[in-house]
Amino acid sequence: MSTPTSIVPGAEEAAPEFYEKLAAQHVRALWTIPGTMAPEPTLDEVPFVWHAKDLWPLLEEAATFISPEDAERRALNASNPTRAFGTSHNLVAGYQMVLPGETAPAHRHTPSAIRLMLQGAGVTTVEGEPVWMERGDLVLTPPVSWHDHRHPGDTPMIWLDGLDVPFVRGQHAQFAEEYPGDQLQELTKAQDASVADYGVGLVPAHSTWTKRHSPLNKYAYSTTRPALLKLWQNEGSPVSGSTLEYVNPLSGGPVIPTISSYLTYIPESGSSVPERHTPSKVYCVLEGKGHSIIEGQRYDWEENDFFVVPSWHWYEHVADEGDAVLFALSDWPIYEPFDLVRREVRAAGAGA
Ligand code: GTQ
Ligand code: FE2
Repeated sequence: MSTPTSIVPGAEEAAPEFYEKLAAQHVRALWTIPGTMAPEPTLDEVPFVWHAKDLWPLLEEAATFISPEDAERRALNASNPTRAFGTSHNLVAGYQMVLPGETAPAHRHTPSAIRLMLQGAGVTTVEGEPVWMERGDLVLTPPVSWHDHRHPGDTPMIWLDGLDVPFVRGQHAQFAEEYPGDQLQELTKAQDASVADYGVGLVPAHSTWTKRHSPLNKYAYSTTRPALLKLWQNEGSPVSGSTLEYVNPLSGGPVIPTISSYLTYIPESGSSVPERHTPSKVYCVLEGKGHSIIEGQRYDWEENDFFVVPSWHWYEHVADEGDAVLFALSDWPIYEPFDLVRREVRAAGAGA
C-alpha cells in the first residue's frame, strides 16, 4: 500500500504561523495536501465478506419486530469496515426480506437498484409491471421508477439489494417520494411484459424507449445460467472461468446508467484470471463454495454470501467445492464517460 505524502514533507512544522494564517482563510497550500500527486489510488477501503449464515438469522429476528409497511424496507445494508455507510464508495449492498403476505410500499427515488433473488419467490412491481422473481433472477428498479414488493407465496423471500446510494448522495442528487394514495402501485402491464418485449434478442422495431437504463426489468436465471454455461463450454478453459455482462438490449450498454452486472462461471478447482481495476465490485455467490484472494489475503465464501472487491485491489476467485456461479454488480459505468477505467490482468504464470 502506498502512502500519499505532501509534495514538501514537513512544510507545516517548519512555519506553523504561516499555515495558521492560511487556515483562517479556509485555504490550504497545495504542497501540503497528501495525495495531490499520488501516483496511484490508495487502497482505503477493505475487502470484506458478509455471510448469509450470520445475517439471515438477523433478518428473521428483525421480522419479529419490524414490518416492511412500517420500515419502508426490511433491509440490512452492508458497510465497508472503513466506512460509516456504503459497501464501497459508490455502492451499497445488502439483504432484504419480505414474508408471505407482506408488502413493501411503492416509492421511487433517484438512486437505482438491482435485485438478485436468493430465496423464495414473489413480485417486484416496476412502473406498473409485476415482475416475478425466482432464485438467480436479476430484477432492475431503475432511477425514479415506481417500485414495490409483494409476497404471494409461502417461503420468506430474501434477495440481495445493490444500489448506487453512496454515489447519488455524494453528488447531492438524492430525491425520493412515496406513491400517492395507495400503498401499492396500480398494475398497468402484464406480468413480465418487458421480458416478452425485449428479452429474447429481439427489440420492438422503431422502439420509442428513450431512457438510458435497460427496458428489460428482469433477466431470468433460467435463461442467463444456460447462456453462461454455453459460453464456457464454447470458449472457456477447464481451469478458468467465463463471464457474461447483463446489457441493455437497445444500446449494448450497462443495465443501469451507474450500475453494471455480470455473471461468472468457474469450474470446480478452477480460478478466475487475476485482475485489478479502478471500479469496485460486489459479488454474490449463487452456486458453489470457494474463496477469493484479494491483495494476497484469503476470503472464504459459500452460497448466498456476498463480498466487496474495492477499487484497485488485485483479486482472483477459486471454486473449491462444486462449480461456482458468481453474480457481480459494479460502479464501472460511472468511471467510463470520464476515462477513469483502468484495468490490469496479471500475466499467466506471474504468480499471486
Ligand atoms: O427495495 O426499494 O436496500 O429503496 C434500500 C433502499 C432497498 C427498495 C434498499 C430501497 C430499497
Ligand atoms: Fe426503493
